[in-house]
Amino acid sequence: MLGRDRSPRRSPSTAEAGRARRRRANSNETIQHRIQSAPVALTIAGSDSSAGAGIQADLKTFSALGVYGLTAVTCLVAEVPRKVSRIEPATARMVREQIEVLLKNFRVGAIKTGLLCSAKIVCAVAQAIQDSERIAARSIPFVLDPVMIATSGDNLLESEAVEAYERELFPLATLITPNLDEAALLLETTIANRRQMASAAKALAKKYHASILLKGGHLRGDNAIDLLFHQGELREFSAPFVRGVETHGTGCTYSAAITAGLASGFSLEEAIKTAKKFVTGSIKERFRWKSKSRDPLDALRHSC
Ligand code: PXL
Repeated sequence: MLGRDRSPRRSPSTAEAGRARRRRANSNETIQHRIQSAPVALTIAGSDSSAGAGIQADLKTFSALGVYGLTAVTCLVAEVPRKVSRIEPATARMVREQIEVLLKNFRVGAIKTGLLCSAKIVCAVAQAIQDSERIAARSIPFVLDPVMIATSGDNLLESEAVEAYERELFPLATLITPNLDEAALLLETTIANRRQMASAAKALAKKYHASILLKGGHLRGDNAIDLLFHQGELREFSAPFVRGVETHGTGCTYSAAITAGLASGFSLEEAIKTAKKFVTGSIKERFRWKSKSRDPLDALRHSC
């Protein structure tokens, strides 16, 4: 038979017990504070079935950076990293309704847009963002990622939507984050080096009255260099270029990380600096699945 342990228990001193109680109360308070003050960000974007880009990438990024993510889905994309198979838009009405109910019920700290798919959806989002100031009674930082073409080269946006973007949505943005192809399309020019990047960033800022983060990743030097033109000044953000990784979803991840930073109260520059580190880490630490029938399949690891 197992005897009961009758060895005398040491009872903690009153002072020790008091300290333990205070520690418990403090940690409860910390948890309560964290629960009640968690920053909230909203992504308005498309669903990528392979989950490397779109709202899936945005949500993973928000979570990794300690931000609660909300979503308004604009379209469904059936795809894998190198191939878009089919795109179906949501109705403009449904997109607007998702945004409105969220803004009425959550304290949204920052908003980002990704793939908006059609001119009608671009206009509906512009209307909802304009209304957001009235609903929230404050202006909410808005990061606009002008998603037009997938890394695979597939077209993701109706051609009439570009005009709607320029007319309705760009003027509302705090920050626009084009890559070189998107910037070249918007300016009807070519951008092949750093000097041309600098003049393109300035030209876009002047044209759309917004801060511009022009992403130079596609230039393929030793470093991936991005240029921010903000409040009349040019600033460079650079990280070593990570070679040999399929980068599907990098743009979404980068703009989502910037949005998370803004929702957390960072300045624009701090948010970009942190986001650049996050996206570089996500590429470096990528998942990779080997395949007999095709090249390996990569996906960013949104948890660095
Ligand atoms: O990476 C651009 C992008 C953005 N959003 C969605 C996508 C893609 C690329 O395929 O599917 C939903």
